[in-house]
Amino acid sequence: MEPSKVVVAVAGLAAIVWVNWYFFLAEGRKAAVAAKVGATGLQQVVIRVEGGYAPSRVRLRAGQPARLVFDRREDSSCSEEVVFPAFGIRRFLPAHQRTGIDLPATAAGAYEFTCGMGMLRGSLVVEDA
Ligand SMILES: [Cu+2]
Repeated sequence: MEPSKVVVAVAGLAAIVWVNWYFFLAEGRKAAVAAKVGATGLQQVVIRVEGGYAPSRVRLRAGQPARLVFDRREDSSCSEEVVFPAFGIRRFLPAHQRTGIDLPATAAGAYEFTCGMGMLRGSLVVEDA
């Protein structure tokens, strides 16, 4: 292999390791943010989309429907879709807009959501009240 290709391969590998390390560590450090329950009983939380999801961990109550409002502050193609595999939901998030996604009442457990490519990650921590 040419030296320049070795440099590219090593740099690529280092980048992959760093990205994984960063996301695992960041995920563990962030406490889950609880959704606010409105007068209608609907639990709602606003998630900022800008290079990631903030908060990336959202706490919901089991057995109650929820609305997640994605506030997308960028036009990076990475974040233009959000996917909830467990709910069979894949939605387009227009840039610089808020998009509400309604989730059905669900059982306690952890549910992941990601961007369309699976690069940006967040999780729902659903707990019994
Ligand atoms: Cu992406």
